[in-house]
Amino acid sequence: MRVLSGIQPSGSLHLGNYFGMMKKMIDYQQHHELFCFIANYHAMTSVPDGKALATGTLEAAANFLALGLDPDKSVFWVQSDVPEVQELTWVLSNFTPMGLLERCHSYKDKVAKGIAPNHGLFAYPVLMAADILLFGGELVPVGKDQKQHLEVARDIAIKFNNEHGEVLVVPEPDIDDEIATIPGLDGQKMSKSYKNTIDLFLEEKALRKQVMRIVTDPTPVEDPKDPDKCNVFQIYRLFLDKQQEQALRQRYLAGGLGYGEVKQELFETVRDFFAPFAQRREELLGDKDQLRAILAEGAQKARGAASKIMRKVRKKTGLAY
Ligand code: AQP
Repeated sequence: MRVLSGIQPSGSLHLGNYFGMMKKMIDYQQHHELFCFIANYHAMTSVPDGKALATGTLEAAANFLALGLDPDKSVFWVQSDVPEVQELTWVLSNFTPMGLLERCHSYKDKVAKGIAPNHGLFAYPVLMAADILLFGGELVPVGKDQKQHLEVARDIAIKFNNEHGEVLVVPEPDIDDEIATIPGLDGQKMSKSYKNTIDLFLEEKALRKQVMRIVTDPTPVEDPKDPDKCNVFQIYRLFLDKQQEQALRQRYLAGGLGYGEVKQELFETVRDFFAPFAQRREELLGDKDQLRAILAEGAQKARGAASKIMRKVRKKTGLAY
């Protein structure tokens, strides 16, 4: 099975990205064909500064590699190193009814938050469809926030195939119900735009500060507490197995557990979990030429796969003459 997904190089990495998508991708590479890319074209919708985008791209690559993505087992590349994706985006635009894009929540939410809409933001789901369809991605691990965009990609593929025969693979979303939406410090979806994230590679003091900011209710220490309504518990459980989760649940229900105490435990857990990855990340970022070489090799493999599908698309649409 071909598993494909991407991540934007648009700032620091948070637990939502890791548990919502990256961890699953890294686990998949053991038994599946993994295609994974750094979505720098997408990030242009939120990162206008060229230097920040270039730096962020290398950092995003180092993040994924440090966390366990193996470039020898997988195809790992930067989106803009495979320009065919823009060609397919244009082709697919002609199979995308305006209403399909107008209905997208992510676009509507960003506009509602005061972001001045431009065509890049509006057309984002078409580029995302091209990202997937260009490589024949069958399964796409994403957080629940991307579910609708996946449906758009499916609709576009089906429309294209209805016209031209079975050329494009119709992808399936892979959304794990248990971790579909990782909550942030305030209980809303963890997201950079909501400034409610816990970041993966922070220095100790800053990480502790983030964890201590998790919003809790005013229940006194001695009283029993409901773990299912607690933001700290909802984040902590991501690091626990079933037995450990049950034990923590019992401590909540028994009373006597202060939020300060459990936050301190969570802070130490996050710090210790990511410490070995952070070290590897620093090593990778210490040799940027080597990092660029890994990405160049990945781009070559990705272009090989892309050219096969583009040949069919050009033939069917009449672009090849
Ligand atoms: N809170 C989340 N829960 C589950 N999955 C999440 N993802 C992001 N947040 C959560 C998943 O992470 C992958 C990478 O997404 P991205 O590169 O689009 O990251 P993002 O959307 O930039 O993350 P933010 O913080 O939510 O950014 P803004 O605020 O700019 O929209 C995707 O699979 C995504 O589902």
